[in-house]
Amino acid sequence: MDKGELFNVVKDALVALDQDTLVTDVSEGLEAGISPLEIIENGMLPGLKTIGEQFECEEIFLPELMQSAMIFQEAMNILQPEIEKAGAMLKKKGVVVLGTVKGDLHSIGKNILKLLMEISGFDVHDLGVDVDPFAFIRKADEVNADIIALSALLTTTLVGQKDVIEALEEQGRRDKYKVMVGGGAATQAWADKIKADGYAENAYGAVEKATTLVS
Ligand code: B12
Repeated sequence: MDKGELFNVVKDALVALDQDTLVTDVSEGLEAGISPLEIIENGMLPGLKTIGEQFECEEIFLPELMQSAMIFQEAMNILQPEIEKAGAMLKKKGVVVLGTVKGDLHSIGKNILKLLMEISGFDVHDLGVDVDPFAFIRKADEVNADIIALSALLTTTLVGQKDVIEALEEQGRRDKYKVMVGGGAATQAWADKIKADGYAENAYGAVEKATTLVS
Protein backbone atom coordinates (compact mmCIF):
# COMPACT_ATOMS: atom_id res chain seq x y z
CA MET A 1 0.00 0.00 0.00
CA ASP A 2 1.44 3.42 -0.88
CA LYS A 3 1.02 6.54 1.25
CA GLY A 4 -1.98 7.87 -0.65
CA GLU A 5 -3.81 4.54 -0.34
CA LEU A 6 -3.03 4.33 3.35
CA PHE A 7 -4.42 7.84 3.98
CA ASN A 8 -7.59 6.83 2.13
CA VAL A 9 -8.14 3.62 4.08
CA VAL A 10 -7.51 5.47 7.36
CA LYS A 11 -10.07 8.09 6.39
CA ASP A 12 -12.59 5.48 5.25
CA ALA A 13 -12.20 3.42 8.43
CA LEU A 14 -12.86 6.46 10.61
CA VAL A 15 -15.88 7.51 8.55
CA ALA A 16 -17.20 3.92 8.75
CA LEU A 17 -16.63 4.06 12.56
CA ASP A 18 -14.61 0.85 12.18
CA GLN A 19 -12.20 0.99 15.11
CA ASP A 20 -10.45 -2.35 14.44
CA THR A 21 -9.65 -1.46 10.84
CA LEU A 22 -8.53 2.05 11.81
CA VAL A 23 -6.16 0.73 14.49
CA THR A 24 -4.75 -1.86 12.06
CA ASP A 25 -4.31 0.71 9.26
CA VAL A 26 -2.63 3.25 11.54
CA SER A 27 -0.25 0.59 12.91
CA GLU A 28 0.58 -0.57 9.38
CA GLY A 29 1.30 3.01 8.37
CA LEU A 30 3.74 3.45 11.24
CA GLU A 31 5.42 0.12 10.43
CA ALA A 32 5.83 1.29 6.82
CA GLY A 33 7.69 4.35 8.12
CA ILE A 34 4.99 6.95 7.42
CA SER A 35 5.18 9.91 9.80
CA PRO A 36 2.44 9.86 12.48
CA LEU A 37 1.72 13.55 11.86
CA GLU A 38 1.12 12.84 8.18
CA ILE A 39 -1.31 10.05 9.10
CA ILE A 40 -3.25 12.47 11.31
CA GLU A 41 -3.18 15.35 8.84
CA ASN A 42 -3.97 13.41 5.64
CA GLY A 43 -6.05 10.49 6.91
CA MET A 44 -7.69 11.10 10.26
CA LEU A 45 -8.56 14.81 10.00
CA PRO A 46 -10.17 14.49 6.55
CA GLY A 47 -12.20 11.60 8.05
CA LEU A 48 -13.35 13.79 10.91
CA LYS A 49 -14.23 16.56 8.46
CA THR A 50 -16.49 14.16 6.54
CA ILE A 51 -18.12 13.06 9.80
CA GLY A 52 -18.80 16.73 10.65
CA GLU A 53 -20.43 17.24 7.26
CA GLN A 54 -22.55 14.11 7.65
CA PHE A 55 -23.66 15.34 11.09
CA GLU A 56 -24.54 18.76 9.70
CA CYS A 57 -26.79 17.33 7.00
CA GLU A 58 -28.29 14.81 9.43
CA GLU A 59 -26.91 11.68 7.79
CA ILE A 60 -25.53 10.74 11.21
CA PHE A 61 -26.52 11.83 14.72
CA LEU A 62 -24.97 12.53 18.12
CA PRO A 63 -24.24 8.89 19.08
CA GLU A 64 -22.18 8.43 15.87
CA LEU A 65 -20.47 11.78 16.45
CA MET A 66 -19.49 10.63 19.94
CA GLN A 67 -18.34 7.26 18.66
CA SER A 68 -16.14 8.94 16.04
CA ALA A 69 -14.43 10.99 18.74
CA MET A 70 -13.81 7.85 20.81
CA ILE A 71 -12.37 5.93 17.86
CA PHE A 72 -10.21 8.93 16.91
CA GLN A 73 -8.76 8.88 20.43
CA GLU A 74 -7.98 5.14 20.20
CA ALA A 75 -5.91 5.81 17.08
CA MET A 76 -4.25 8.81 18.74
CA ASN A 77 -3.17 6.53 21.61
CA ILE A 78 -1.05 4.64 19.07
CA LEU A 79 0.29 7.71 17.24
CA GLN A 80 0.98 10.04 20.16
CA PRO A 81 3.93 8.19 21.78
CA GLU A 82 5.67 8.10 18.39
CA ILE A 83 5.24 11.86 17.97
CA GLU A 84 6.37 12.62 21.52
CA LYS A 85 9.62 10.72 21.09
CA ALA A 86 10.63 13.28 18.46
CA GLY A 87 10.05 16.29 20.74
CA ALA A 88 11.52 15.09 24.02
CA MET A 89 14.98 16.59 23.48
CA LEU A 90 14.02 20.12 22.41
CA LYS A 91 15.08 23.34 24.14
CA LYS A 92 12.03 25.14 25.58
CA LYS A 93 10.70 28.10 23.59
CA GLY A 94 8.02 29.39 25.93
CA VAL A 95 5.18 28.56 28.31
CA VAL A 96 1.60 28.16 27.09
CA VAL A 97 -1.65 27.79 29.02
CA LEU A 98 -4.14 26.03 26.78
CA GLY A 99 -7.76 25.00 27.05
CA THR A 100 -11.20 24.90 25.47
CA VAL A 101 -13.43 27.74 26.64
CA LYS A 102 -16.41 27.59 29.00
CA GLY A 103 -19.38 25.53 27.84
CA ASP A 104 -17.40 23.81 25.09
CA LEU A 105 -16.45 20.13 25.36
CA HIS A 106 -14.52 19.71 22.10
CA SER A 107 -10.99 18.54 22.82
CA ILE A 108 -9.59 16.85 19.69
CA GLY A 109 -8.18 19.98 18.04
CA LYS A 110 -6.87 21.30 21.34
CA ASN A 111 -5.09 18.00 22.00
CA ILE A 112 -3.48 18.05 18.55
CA LEU A 113 -2.36 21.62 19.13
CA LYS A 114 -0.91 20.63 22.50
CA LEU A 115 1.03 17.78 20.95
CA LEU A 116 2.40 19.90 18.13
CA MET A 117 3.35 22.73 20.49
CA GLU A 118 5.13 20.32 22.81
CA ILE A 119 7.11 18.71 20.04
CA SER A 120 8.01 22.20 18.81
CA GLY A 121 9.53 23.06 22.19
CA PHE A 122 6.71 24.76 24.14
CA ASP A 123 5.93 23.89 27.72
CA VAL A 124 2.14 23.44 27.60
CA HIS A 125 -0.24 23.49 30.57
CA ASP A 126 -3.51 22.00 29.37
CA LEU A 127 -6.56 22.94 31.46
CA GLY A 128 -8.87 20.64 29.49
CA VAL A 129 -12.34 21.61 28.31
CA ASP A 130 -15.14 23.84 29.65
CA VAL A 131 -12.64 26.19 31.26
CA ASP A 132 -13.71 29.31 33.14
CA PRO A 133 -12.06 32.55 31.89
CA PHE A 134 -10.51 33.27 35.27
CA ALA A 135 -9.06 29.75 35.49
CA PHE A 136 -6.96 30.53 32.38
CA ILE A 137 -5.64 33.70 34.00
CA ARG A 138 -4.97 32.05 37.38
CA LYS A 139 -2.99 29.27 35.72
CA ALA A 140 -1.06 31.74 33.55
CA ASP A 141 -0.08 33.67 36.69
CA GLU A 142 0.90 30.46 38.48
CA VAL A 143 3.18 29.12 35.73
CA ASN A 144 4.38 32.53 34.49
CA ALA A 145 3.03 31.86 31.01
CA ASP A 146 3.93 33.68 27.81
CA ILE A 147 0.79 32.70 25.92
CA ILE A 148 -2.83 31.89 26.74
CA ALA A 149 -4.30 29.76 23.92
CA LEU A 150 -8.08 29.43 23.71
CA SER A 151 -9.92 26.86 21.63
CA ALA A 152 -13.64 27.14 20.72
CA LEU A 153 -15.65 24.95 18.33
CA LEU A 154 -19.15 26.29 18.86
CA THR A 155 -20.45 29.67 17.73
CA THR A 156 -22.23 29.86 21.08
CA THR A 157 -19.01 29.46 23.11
CA LEU A 158 -16.78 31.74 21.05
CA VAL A 159 -17.59 34.56 23.46
CA GLY A 160 -15.49 32.71 26.06
CA GLN A 161 -12.38 33.86 24.15
CA LYS A 162 -13.49 37.49 24.40
CA ASP A 163 -14.23 37.02 28.11
CA VAL A 164 -10.59 36.13 28.83
CA ILE A 165 -9.30 39.20 26.97
CA GLU A 166 -11.83 41.45 28.72
CA ALA A 167 -10.96 40.02 32.13
CA LEU A 168 -7.28 40.79 31.52
CA GLU A 169 -8.21 44.32 30.40
CA GLU A 170 -10.34 44.86 33.50
CA GLN A 171 -7.43 43.74 35.66
CA GLY A 172 -5.25 46.32 33.87
CA ARG A 173 -2.81 43.69 32.59
CA ARG A 174 -3.82 42.94 29.05
CA ASP A 175 -0.17 43.22 27.98
CA LYS A 176 1.10 40.59 30.40
CA TYR A 177 0.08 37.65 28.17
CA LYS A 178 -0.21 37.07 24.46
CA VAL A 179 -3.68 35.66 23.79
CA MET A 180 -4.15 33.30 20.86
CA VAL A 181 -7.55 32.13 19.64
CA GLY A 182 -8.54 29.27 17.38
CA GLY A 183 -10.77 26.23 16.91
CA GLY A 184 -13.40 25.63 14.25
CA ALA A 185 -15.64 28.52 15.30
CA ALA A 186 -12.91 31.19 15.34
CA THR A 187 -11.80 33.25 12.35
CA GLN A 188 -9.20 35.92 11.67
CA ALA A 189 -11.99 38.51 11.59
CA TRP A 190 -13.17 37.42 15.03
CA ALA A 191 -9.62 37.48 16.39
CA ASP A 192 -9.18 41.03 15.05
CA LYS A 193 -12.51 42.11 16.50
CA ILE A 194 -11.67 40.96 20.04
CA LYS A 195 -8.04 42.16 19.69
CA ALA A 196 -6.44 38.77 20.16
CA ASP A 197 -2.68 38.68 19.57
CA GLY A 198 -2.84 35.68 17.27
CA TYR A 199 -5.11 33.35 15.32
CA ALA A 200 -4.38 30.34 13.15
CA GLU A 201 -6.60 28.06 11.15
CA ASN A 202 -4.69 24.92 12.00
CA ALA A 203 -2.22 23.61 14.56
CA TYR A 204 0.82 24.10 12.30
CA GLY A 205 -0.08 27.77 11.79
CA ALA A 206 -0.69 28.06 15.53
CA VAL A 207 2.82 26.84 16.37
CA GLU A 208 4.33 29.27 13.83
CA LYS A 209 2.32 32.13 15.27
CA ALA A 210 3.22 31.19 18.86
CA THR A 211 6.90 31.05 17.91
CA THR A 212 6.68 34.56 16.44
CA LEU A 213 4.85 35.84 19.51
CA VAL A 214 7.54 34.66 21.95
CA SER A 215 10.55 35.67 19.86
C1 B12 B 1 -16.01 15.36 17.23
C2 B12 B 1 -17.10 16.40 17.38
C3 B12 B 1 -17.83 16.40 18.57
C4 B12 B 1 -17.49 15.49 19.76
C5 B12 B 1 -16.28 16.11 20.49
C6 B12 B 1 -15.43 15.07 21.19
C7 B12 B 1 -14.12 15.65 21.66
N1 B12 B 1 -13.59 14.98 22.65
O1 B12 B 1 -13.60 16.63 21.14
C8 B12 B 1 -18.82 15.54 20.60
C9 B12 B 1 -19.67 14.35 20.23
C10 B12 B 1 -18.65 15.58 22.12
C11 B12 B 1 -19.47 16.81 20.05
C12 B12 B 1 -20.50 17.45 20.70
C13 B12 B 1 -21.19 18.53 20.17
N2 B12 B 1 -21.01 19.09 18.98
CO1 B12 B 1 -19.46 18.70 17.86
N3 B12 B 1 -18.33 18.22 16.46
C14 B12 B 1 -17.37 17.33 16.34
C15 B12 B 1 -16.73 17.41 14.93
C16 B12 B 1 -17.24 16.25 14.08
C17 B12 B 1 -15.22 17.37 14.88
C18 B12 B 1 -14.54 18.43 15.75
C19 B12 B 1 -13.07 18.20 15.67
O2 B12 B 1 -12.49 17.60 16.56
N4 B12 B 1 -12.46 18.60 14.54
C20 B12 B 1 -11.03 18.31 14.23
C21 B12 B 1 -10.12 19.25 14.95
C22 B12 B 1 -8.66 18.85 14.67
O3 B12 B 1 -10.37 20.55 14.43
P1 B12 B 1 -10.39 21.84 15.36
O4 B12 B 1 -10.94 21.56 16.69
O5 B12 B 1 -10.98 22.95 14.57
O6 B12 B 1 -8.84 22.15 15.62
C23 B12 B 1 -7.89 22.52 14.65
C24 B12 B 1 -7.80 24.04 14.41
O7 B12 B 1 -9.03 24.70 14.59
C25 B12 B 1 -6.72 24.47 15.35
N5 B12 B 1 -7.07 24.88 16.71
C26 B12 B 1 -7.85 24.25 17.61
N6 B12 B 1 -7.83 24.90 18.78
C27 B12 B 1 -7.03 25.97 18.63
C28 B12 B 1 -6.67 26.96 19.52
C29 B12 B 1 -5.81 27.98 19.11
C30 B12 B 1 -5.41 29.04 20.07
C31 B12 B 1 -5.34 28.00 17.76
C32 B12 B 1 -4.48 29.10 17.31
C33 B12 B 1 -5.70 26.99 16.87
C34 B12 B 1 -6.53 25.98 17.31
O8 B12 B 1 -5.84 23.38 15.43
C35 B12 B 1 -6.53 22.14 15.26
C36 B12 B 1 -5.72 21.21 14.40
O9 B12 B 1 -5.41 21.74 13.16
C37 B12 B 1 -17.23 18.81 14.44
C38 B12 B 1 -17.34 19.00 12.93
C39 B12 B 1 -16.14 19.73 12.34
N7 B12 B 1 -16.05 19.72 11.06
O10 B12 B 1 -15.35 20.34 13.02
C40 B12 B 1 -18.55 18.96 15.19
C41 B12 B 1 -19.08 20.37 15.55
C42 B12 B 1 -17.96 21.27 16.03
N8 B12 B 1 -20.01 20.09 16.65
C43 B12 B 1 -21.09 20.76 16.56
C44 B12 B 1 -22.17 20.66 17.47
C45 B12 B 1 -23.42 21.43 17.11
C46 B12 B 1 -22.07 19.90 18.65
C47 B12 B 1 -23.14 19.75 19.75
C48 B12 B 1 -23.86 21.05 20.14
C49 B12 B 1 -24.12 18.65 19.27
C50 B12 B 1 -25.32 18.43 20.16
N9 B12 B 1 -26.48 18.61 19.58
O11 B12 B 1 -25.20 18.13 21.32
C51 B12 B 1 -22.31 19.17 20.93
C52 B12 B 1 -21.75 20.28 21.84
C53 B12 B 1 -21.12 19.77 23.10
C54 B12 B 1 -20.37 20.88 23.82
N10 B12 B 1 -20.97 21.51 24.80
O12 B12 B 1 -19.26 21.17 23.45
C55 B12 B 1 -21.09 21.71 15.36
C56 B12 B 1 -20.82 23.16 15.78
C57 B12 B 1 -21.64 24.17 15.00
C58 B12 B 1 -21.31 25.56 15.44
N11 B12 B 1 -20.66 26.29 14.57
O13 B12 B 1 -21.61 25.99 16.53
C59 B12 B 1 -20.02 21.06 14.45
C60 B12 B 1 -19.27 22.05 13.54
C61 B12 B 1 -20.75 19.96 13.60
C62 B12 B 1 -21.68 20.54 12.57
N12 B12 B 1 -21.20 20.67 11.34
O14 B12 B 1 -22.79 20.85 12.85
N13 B12 B 1 -18.92 17.19 18.89
